[in-house]
Amino acid sequence: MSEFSRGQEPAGDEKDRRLDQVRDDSDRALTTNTGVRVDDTDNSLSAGERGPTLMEDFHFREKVTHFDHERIPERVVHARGAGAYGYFQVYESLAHYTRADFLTDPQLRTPVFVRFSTVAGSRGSSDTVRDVRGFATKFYTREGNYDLVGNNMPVFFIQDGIKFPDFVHAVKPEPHNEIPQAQSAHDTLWDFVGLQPETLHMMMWLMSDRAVPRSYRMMQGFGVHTFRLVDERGDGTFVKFHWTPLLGTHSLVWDETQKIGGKDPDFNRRDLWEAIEQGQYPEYELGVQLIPESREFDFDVDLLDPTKLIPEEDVPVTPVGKMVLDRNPDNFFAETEQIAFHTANVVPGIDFTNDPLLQARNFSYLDTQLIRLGGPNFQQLPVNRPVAEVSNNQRDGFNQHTLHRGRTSYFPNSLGSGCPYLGEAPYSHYQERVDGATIRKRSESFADHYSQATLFLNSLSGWERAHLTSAFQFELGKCATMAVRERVVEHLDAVDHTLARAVAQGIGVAPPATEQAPNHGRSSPALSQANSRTDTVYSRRIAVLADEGVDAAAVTGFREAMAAQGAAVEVLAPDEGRLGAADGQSLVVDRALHTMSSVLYDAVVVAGGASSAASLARNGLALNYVAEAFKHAKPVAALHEGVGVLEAAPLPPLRLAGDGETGVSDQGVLTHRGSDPGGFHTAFTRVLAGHRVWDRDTARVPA
Ligand code: HDE
Repeated sequence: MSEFSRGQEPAGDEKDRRLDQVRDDSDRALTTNTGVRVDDTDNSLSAGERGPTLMEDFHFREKVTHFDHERIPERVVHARGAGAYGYFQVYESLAHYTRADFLTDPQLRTPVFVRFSTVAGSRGSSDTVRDVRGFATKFYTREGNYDLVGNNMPVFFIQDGIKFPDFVHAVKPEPHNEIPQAQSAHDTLWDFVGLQPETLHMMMWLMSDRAVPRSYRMMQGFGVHTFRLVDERGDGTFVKFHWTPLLGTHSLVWDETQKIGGKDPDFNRRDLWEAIEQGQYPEYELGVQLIPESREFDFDVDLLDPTKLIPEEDVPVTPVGKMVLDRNPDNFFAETEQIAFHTANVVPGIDFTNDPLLQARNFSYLDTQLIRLGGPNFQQLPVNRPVAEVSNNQRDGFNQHTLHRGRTSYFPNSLGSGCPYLGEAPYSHYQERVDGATIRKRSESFADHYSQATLFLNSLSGWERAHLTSAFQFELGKCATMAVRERVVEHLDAVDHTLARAVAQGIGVAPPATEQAPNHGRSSPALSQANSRTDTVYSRRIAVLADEGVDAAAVTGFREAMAAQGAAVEVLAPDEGRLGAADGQSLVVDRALHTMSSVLYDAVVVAGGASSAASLARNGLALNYVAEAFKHAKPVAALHEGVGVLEAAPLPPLRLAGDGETGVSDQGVLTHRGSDPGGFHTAFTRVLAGHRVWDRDTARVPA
């Protein structure tokens, strides 16, 4: 895995240069849309000071009419999202497998735009809900736009696209009362799940920590379907695409996500934006699982079935390139909202397979853009425009921006010198032999809905499994209909008897008595987040709690040690301003305690200084920061007298390091009462890089 591209300038690529032609800084005098200067935009034109508004007030009419038409339909799914520009660069040529230009030239940086999203919630919903996350990438390649429209989970809920409207209707707010917003915990979804067991594997992923990512910068992405790479000779290789974040794959915990939903509904969006503004660019490695066509039938699942994955232990993921997101959009609506992805946007060298979900998507995405973006010319919107030249005989339609010249708009023609002509190196479809009678029938090879759900469960660590079990209990516990709960438990029993019993116990359903089928015992360690990268604190956020009389020097030393590794320390105190420090110096307060919350940080540290600690130990807000961070398994630490605040907080008994010592307690709580700050910084870095301390007695800590 490569290292972070730290501190470099944004690429300023071909896409950026083209966008520059349409950027507008509005640094001129106010005009109407026709360019006429305006001297008053506060008062409408009226017949006398107290008289009616006049129709001839074109400025008023234009301003209000435009406002009346400001909204477009939100995406029917994935409505809430956040995006960024960047670039992709392949490590070594993949010419052996594909003729795609952007995958064969290691010198080339291909501009990209990535949009991350939640699926079920509306545009204004909160970021940290339990949901799948979209991970859609548009590569502006020299051979045309290529869209890899993936998710942060490697499988999907259904096998055939004709079920998509049913699934989405079930998961979206219920139609009679539009409740609940952006939640899967309601009867209609689980009713569908119980009746449609092909959803089960994906439901396991949805109940896992994958559904509550800490950051868009810390989640994987998957193309889900099996695609096809095609080389110069026209030979194909099956491929599955994986994005792996350089920061590791990390999640929030459930209680935390719910609180963030209120404290900062824009948590993931803000995180992405701020990281890029601060030059801490999100980075992802592209990996491929390559499967020769000769091995198509070597697996116990069908490669065309999108509810199945190919374990990395069977087909390794080969890292082939890196994507860096280094530029925020200028305008959310113009870019993030108007970007139009489409699975059928492919370039020479990349092709589809007969996965029935992919086939349906190849219809749906273009169709949806026509209504969402108001007509067939949406590819001319700045964010969608390819950097490759566009030339064809498609004409007119709403919002045509191009001035097509000449008298011909047909092919073939002689009056226009035969242009546009059929050029060299065109896209050529993979020549797959298809031979079959028309039929509405699911292939038998798609029939097993349970084995991989079990595989996923078996692959989880203890804490992941515990989170998954309580997620099922929470979600089913929100279903009012007992029969809905029971049906799901029955299916879970076919996944794993112990899981089904544990879930049943929590929701008042009779636990299944006898095992339907024994657990096959197979696992795939790569599926567990416990095996993700835990060796960096880059871009983590640490809250240091302090008050008057703080030991400022120690806080400054800590801040510098963390900054050297790319982690940010913020000092929080009851009030903003400056704190008088114990040594006569002062310390700037970054945030007031009451405007933030422990759930918005990766770790909480209590500063030293006798009077600071004494005051914080009497401050309910500060005690809550400590207790909540402990509850959410975050690194918690105290310097010198700050240890008193840990002792005053409602934590279970801890065996803290003794007086004059520095160390990590049995439950991963750090205290520094020694004389070697360097030792403390090292120990703290190690715990923070681990993301959370899962082996903790959190049950008795109030939430
Ligand atoms: Fe989508 N999906 N989808 N989807 N999807 C849309 O397109 C659809 C599926 C995904 O940030 C829509 O422009 C069908 C799988 C992402 O703009 C729509 C089926 C995967 C995004 C649509 C699927 C995805 C969308 C809504 C089943 C992961 C957001 C607005 C056949 C591999 C893209 C839009 C963005 C968006 C249809 C299944 C990912 C309606 C019919 C599987 C990341 O066209």
